[in-house]
Amino acid sequence: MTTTQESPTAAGSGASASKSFKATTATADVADTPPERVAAIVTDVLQGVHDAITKHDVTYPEFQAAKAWLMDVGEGGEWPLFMDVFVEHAVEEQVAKSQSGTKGSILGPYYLSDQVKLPSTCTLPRRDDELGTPLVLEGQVRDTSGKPLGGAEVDIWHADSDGYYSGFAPHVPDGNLRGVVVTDEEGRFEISTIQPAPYQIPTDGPTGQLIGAAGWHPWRPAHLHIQVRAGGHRSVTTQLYFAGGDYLDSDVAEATKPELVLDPQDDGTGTRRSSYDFELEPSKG
Ligand code: MBD
Ligand code: FE
Repeated sequence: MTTTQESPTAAGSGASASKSFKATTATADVADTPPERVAAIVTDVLQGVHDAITKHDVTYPEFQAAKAWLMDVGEGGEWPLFMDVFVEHAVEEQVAKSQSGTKGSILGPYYLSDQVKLPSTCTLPRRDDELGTPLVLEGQVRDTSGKPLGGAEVDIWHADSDGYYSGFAPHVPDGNLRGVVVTDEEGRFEISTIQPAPYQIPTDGPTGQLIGAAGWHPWRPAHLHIQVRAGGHRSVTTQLYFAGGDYLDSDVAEATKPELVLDPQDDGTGTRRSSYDFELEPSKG
């Protein structure tokens, strides 16, 4: 054995996700929720917990096991993972009710800001020996009236062909398969990368333990994360999936939408190509 690579652990990716969340999100300042609203929301959340206890005749050992598990989630840094897998989709769906243009989806725990800026036709940073079927995503960014948005940013990040994200798995170099692609004057982009694998929630951490204990499966379908930004427009955070891929109809994070499924075709050289256009609505105010 000559390998010196550290293997990815749930605790490692949990620590990275917690650190990145705290570094980029000033939660208390942003929410600014008045006391009556805090009380109303928290009362209903707790009522839901109390109702489940009554309905299922929950025992003391089960209550104490839940407490121990909650402590493990915190100690393992898995709150970002747990919240984004099991809760974020409901928030996203609620927000989407007032958003037109391209359908959104959840951000997830593995976004990193300030990645390398790339020209409209580009290849995402990758290892010399990066595995995976070549994939090209091309398209155009427009506003909701059809006007092309030149200079828009298509911020893209995705897992490798083993399902690991750079920044959250020690054997993947920083910045791998991440980039901020700037559209040309016609709003167009053409991004070369590789086909990501489905993502498995780490089975060696508390979130995976819960999933196992419930008899669920720990998989998300293969996906590209994309956030599109343009001055004067409401940003879209979304994900693109692949027709025929595993877990498309049983995403553990419930974040798929039919409008977000690509059907890439082999161009005859072994590269799979797909087209997707993004539409941003003007920002209010
Ligand atoms: C992911 O890759 C992801 O996109 C989400 C939403 C949750 C966990 C892992
Ligand atoms: Fe993801």
